[in-house]
Amino acid sequence: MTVKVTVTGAAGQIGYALLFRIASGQLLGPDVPVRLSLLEITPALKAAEGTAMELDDCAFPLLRGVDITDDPVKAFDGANVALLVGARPRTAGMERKDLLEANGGIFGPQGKAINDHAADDIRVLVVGNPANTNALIAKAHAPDVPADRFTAMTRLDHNRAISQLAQKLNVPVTDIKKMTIWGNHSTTQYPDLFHTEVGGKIAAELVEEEWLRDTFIPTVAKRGAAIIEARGASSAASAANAALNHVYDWVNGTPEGDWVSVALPSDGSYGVPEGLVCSFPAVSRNGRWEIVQGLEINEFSRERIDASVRELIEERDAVKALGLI
Ligand code: NAX
Repeated sequence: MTVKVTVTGAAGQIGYALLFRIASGQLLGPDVPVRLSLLEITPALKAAEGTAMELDDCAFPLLRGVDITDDPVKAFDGANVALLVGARPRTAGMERKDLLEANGGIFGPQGKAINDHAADDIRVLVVGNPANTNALIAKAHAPDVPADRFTAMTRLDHNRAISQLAQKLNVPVTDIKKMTIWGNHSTTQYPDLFHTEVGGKIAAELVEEEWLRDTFIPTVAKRGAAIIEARGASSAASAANAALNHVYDWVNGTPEGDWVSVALPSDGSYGVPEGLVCSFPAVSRNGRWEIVQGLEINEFSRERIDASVRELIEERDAVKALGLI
């Protein structure tokens, strides 16, 4: 069966890094045909058409067609996977309230269109920032879709954390298991090494506390800004790669003996208020994310998880006050 994948912000830089890899089979697997639905704002439709021409020119064996529209209802009609990448970026002089309001105007209607028109098995990944709260807004407008189908992306942070640790310990990334990013996809996120395993040993015991606290955590949390500084543009190929990893694992399952980081609506686990879209360690079983239970949280971790959760609560309260959820 052909899977319909809707990508918003398809003419943007993440879109350009993402679409060709989806069409080549890296989102769902090498045997799954896909139909792409590209949603853009009207002024960017022409650029999206250009990308669609290039997709045609690849003659991807799995690609069953590309549709382009500026109408969310058409874009999400029958969608099985929705990658919500397009968002309103913060521009100079913009207050947080304006930013949340502008994104509410995007993610509210998209959530409703998903609710009313997407396929029953719809899975949503929000990439556009502020990703956790945009996912919360979309979910609030889709009461008929199970809440756990709405996720936000912290997989890029997860991959960054694995890579930083692998370089520090001079081991291949494949030696590192059970990395966790907790909280918000923002600089308050907490990459946790107290459960991460490196060749069966706990990572936090293999590095100096000072490095963990003063180098590792800030490097991971501020990596997005470092990329902008170096490249003159925000992370695009690595963000697209993380989105592929997230959906692939969601659909196909996470490997035994490992987990990944996923922002999903809290069920109250680890004291995170129910409903907040928060990053947790998670495994995918039978096509559903399950939060890893029973991890012991030490005082160092608790403080940092709580700080990030407080920021999520503030964002939730702000969008509530604006009537966006
Ligand atoms: P671009 O500005 O290159 O592209 C965004 C695209 O979205 C534009 O083509 C724009 O026309 C489109 N768009 C805007 N409003 C839309 C709407 N209502 N419907 C459909 N399309 C719409 O940004 P890009 O670099 O691709 O980044 C996209 C988003 O990802 C940003 O919000 C960015 O902050 C976020 N990121 C999230 C990351 C994460 O880990 N969660 C990491 C990378 C990235 O920073």
